[in-house]
Amino acid sequence: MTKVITYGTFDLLHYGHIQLLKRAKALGDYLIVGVTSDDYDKTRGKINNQQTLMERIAALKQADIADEIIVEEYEGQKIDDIKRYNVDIFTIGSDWEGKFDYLNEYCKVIYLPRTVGISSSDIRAEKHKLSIGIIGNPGGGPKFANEISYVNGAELKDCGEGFENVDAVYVATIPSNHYQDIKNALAKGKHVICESPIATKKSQCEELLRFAEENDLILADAIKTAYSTAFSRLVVLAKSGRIGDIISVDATCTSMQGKLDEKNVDLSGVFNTISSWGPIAMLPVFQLLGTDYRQKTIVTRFLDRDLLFDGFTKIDFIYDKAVASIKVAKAAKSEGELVITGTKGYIYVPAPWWKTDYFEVRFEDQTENKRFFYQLDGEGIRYEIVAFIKAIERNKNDLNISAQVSAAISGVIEDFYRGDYIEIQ
Ligand code: C2G
Repeated sequence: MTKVITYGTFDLLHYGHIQLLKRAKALGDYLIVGVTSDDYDKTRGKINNQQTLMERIAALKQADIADEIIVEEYEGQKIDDIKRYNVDIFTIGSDWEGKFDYLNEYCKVIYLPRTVGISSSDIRAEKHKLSIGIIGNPGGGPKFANEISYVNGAELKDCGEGFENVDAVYVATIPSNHYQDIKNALAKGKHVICESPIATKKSQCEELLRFAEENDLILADAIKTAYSTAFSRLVVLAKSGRIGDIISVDATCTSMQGKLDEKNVDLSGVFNTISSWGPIAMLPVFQLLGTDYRQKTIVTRFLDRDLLFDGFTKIDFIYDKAVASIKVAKAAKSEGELVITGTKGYIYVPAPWWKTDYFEVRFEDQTENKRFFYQLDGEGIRYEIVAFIKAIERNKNDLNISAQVSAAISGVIEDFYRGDYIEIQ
């Protein structure tokens, strides 16, 4: 019996795929099809799959060409599979010509002609592309614009006077303008993705999220860290009890602002430390411990008091069964790490934890330690955009940051601006 194996994503299974599969099957008696897992596709830069692994497998089963379907989860797996299943022939489309010659050592390699004129990318592109406009800029703007180009279903467009040219708006104006800017965009029926905080008052944040929901619009809090695979995995791992009860979350984020020259003064009020680093540092605290803290203390050291530009801020949160602290600075430097303390062990994320692809779970007995690595491209921004588009398509706000977390973040910023801090010189 001649065993043949082939691999692919097979997103939106089409004529080209079917032809390839039929030709592959004709090469032998038994065809194994390896379907890429969602995580594996992410590591090889395929972030736009429309269908989940299960949907892609279901479509292949229906096509009824494969004798066996397996999942491809890691680089190099092809070698393992060929050995494990005693494969005689590895085959793949001619777009991969030469790329799999290294498999000749294990079996025969055949490149089959690729069907011209059809591809999953074309099918995806035929769907209406979500046009996103950008308002404001500092910091986030250029990065975000660049990341849109990696997302198949989205395109960057000029907003036009009244957002008439776009379906959605990315808001990167100064935080004190967010409320009004988001309100305007939502009122015009546009979906919004806004750099955190959504507003500098809790009630305003809640009002905007409610308005969006009532009007079938998506309002996304843009904290890219929430979309990093490593970060989301560590959150669920910690919640699953792996390190026991979580009793402390400690997050530090620092970057050097430099002098408050004219350019920076422009950004006053503003991209001070609490409103730029604050939301990111609060994310693991609120996601792991909830937003129901008993009390908190904000300690701040101003770089420019008149501008309310904090150069260093530390916040301690006390919960019923846990504590948390965030330390953020633009005029002080520290180790940008995240540590989650549990009753059985702890999770350590090295600097810069907010764009991490790596973390460790550590125990007293070091032999129990585990390391985790997950690919991160574009600092998480492109995954954030993909999630935003999917939420719009499904008309369901199932984004990684809940309304409670967004509101709690806005609430802390509000308290800061109300003067609810202890100042150190
Ligand atoms: N294909 C084809 N004609 C098309 C489109 C795709 O013959 N018009 C073939 C591809 O050459 C490939 C298979 O269909 O052999 C699956 O294509 P994709 O879903 O795009 O998967 P791909 O990224 O090529 O998978 O481990 C994964 C594989 O290495 C590659």
